[in-house]
Amino acid sequence: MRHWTSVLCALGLAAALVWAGSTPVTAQGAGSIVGEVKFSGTPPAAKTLKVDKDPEVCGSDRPSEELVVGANKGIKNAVVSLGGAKGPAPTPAQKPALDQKKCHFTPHVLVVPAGAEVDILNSDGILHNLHTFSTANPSINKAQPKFKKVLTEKFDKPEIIKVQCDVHGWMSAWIVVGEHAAYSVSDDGGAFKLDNVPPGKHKVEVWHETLGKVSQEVEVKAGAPTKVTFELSKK
Ligand SMILES: [Cu+2]
Repeated sequence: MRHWTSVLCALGLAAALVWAGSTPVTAQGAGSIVGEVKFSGTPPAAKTLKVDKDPEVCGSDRPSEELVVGANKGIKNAVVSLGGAKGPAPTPAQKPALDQKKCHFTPHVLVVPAGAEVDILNSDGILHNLHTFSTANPSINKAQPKFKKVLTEKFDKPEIIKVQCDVHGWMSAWIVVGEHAAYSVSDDGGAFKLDNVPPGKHKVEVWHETLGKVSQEVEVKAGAPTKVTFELSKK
């Protein structure tokens, strides 16, 4: 329970950053963790998703996002989180949204705080279907007709949930329901940043949808960024 108040306080600030995307504010004495998630070895060629329905809206075949590796072997869409961080995750200033555009979920990986509302948008004007595969939260299997522009859902329990559309078999995404605020999703180059991390030792965890999980202990110094690289490979 050491420095628990300051831990919570710092996490609260990090939360404001992550969820609201507000101007960075550095908590007194807090550090940060910056780094990259990289593919170890030779990355496989990207799979192609067959688009075989509603071509006038959905377009043509496209690369799968289940494993996106950049030129420097950076892995996109890995979820980096601070193990042991505690919530509750704050209510986001802006409601998280998962859009369906050209029969494609955007973003591919969405982190939302437990208990917050999430808008599932249908920008396409055709029938989609929201199908979630969860265990801690109730599963959802709902048609989203063309006139239903928004479905609002809530996920109360922390969990990593696969999302599909049963109308368009190639459409998939992930909703990561976070129990606290300290999450970062890696960008196109595999880079991530966790802000306002209390000084001390932390277990930093990485999850990727096809490569699984890795973790590393990281010692964070007050007022400074700590660099760390994670490597993931095919099992
Ligand atoms: Cu669909």
